[in-house]
Amino acid sequence: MNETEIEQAAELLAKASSVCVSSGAGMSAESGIETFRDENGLWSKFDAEELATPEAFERDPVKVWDWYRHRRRQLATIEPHAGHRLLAEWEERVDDFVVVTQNIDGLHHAAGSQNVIELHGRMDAVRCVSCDYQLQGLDDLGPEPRCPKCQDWLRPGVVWFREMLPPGAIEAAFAAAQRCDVLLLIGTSGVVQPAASLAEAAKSYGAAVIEVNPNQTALSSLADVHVAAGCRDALTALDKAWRRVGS
Ligand code: BV8
Ligand code: ZN
Repeated sequence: MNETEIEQAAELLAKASSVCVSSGAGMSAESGIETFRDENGLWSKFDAEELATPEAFERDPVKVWDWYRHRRRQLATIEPHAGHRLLAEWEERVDDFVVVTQNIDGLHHAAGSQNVIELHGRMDAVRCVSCDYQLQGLDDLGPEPRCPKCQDWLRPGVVWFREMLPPGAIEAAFAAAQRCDVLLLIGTSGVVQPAASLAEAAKSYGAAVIEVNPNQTALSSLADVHVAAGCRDALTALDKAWRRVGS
């Protein structure tokens, strides 16, 4: 990890009174959840179009539920890591600190973050396709989860491709991106829209963009500082440098 980048990023954070974090699957990778587009990622074993779409669920709900049951079981065994916990701490250090996440694992909340905007829903949420029945939790609902109120199918409370995001979520996310002094991109390949447009929006409103990612991404050209490292090490180093700069 390059000390200069860490120092530059810490200087930007120390001066900021408003920070917007945009996190993706790379943030959860170090808690043991596979990413989507890395070589051993989730999509490499499954085709997104095949499983994370309303059409796939319509066509073969049992197959889609098999995939989510596997991921929900995994979710029941993992914890937030030091990087998640630092983001929760930083909420106290900056007047206006918001985490916008594409992740559906709830790890930011579990680490103590309060201001979290979950763009793609939550995997531990389940709802009926027909009525208002909802269920929270990671119990194994079996191969064909049915609504106890109306017997129709239950589905994961996540946003599939070509589905609208939760009402108000993307507006709140763009508002945070447009008012922030620093946009901190962590572990996202910048492929999925509309989340991927947050960095551009922040930049166009004058924010500095810091990217934390071991690899280059579709958003790297927007980054003022690129910390080429895993998020846990990068955020830990950033926290130390920020305390030094800020003291
Ligand atoms: C929408 C929930 C309006 C499900 C997910 C053509 C036709 C129709 C639509 C579109 C189209 N073209 C574009 C679209 C829009 C579409 C889209 O973006 N498609 C993409 C594929 C091009 N978006 C949508 O459909 C969205 N809805 O636009 O509604 C609409 C309505 C009707 C018609 C049109 C539009 C809904 C998108 C939500 C999809 N749901 N997840 C589930 O997960 O089961 S997306 C899924 O991808 C996850 O949420 C994931 O978070 C997300 C994005 O991926 P990343 O988080 O970036 O993860 P990735 O693996 O890609 O990258 C990981 C990164 O981490 C890498 O860069 C890696 O280097 C880095 N990394 C690895 N290790 C570490 C690390 N970084 C730091 N530390 C480490 N240790
Ligand atoms: Zn129902």
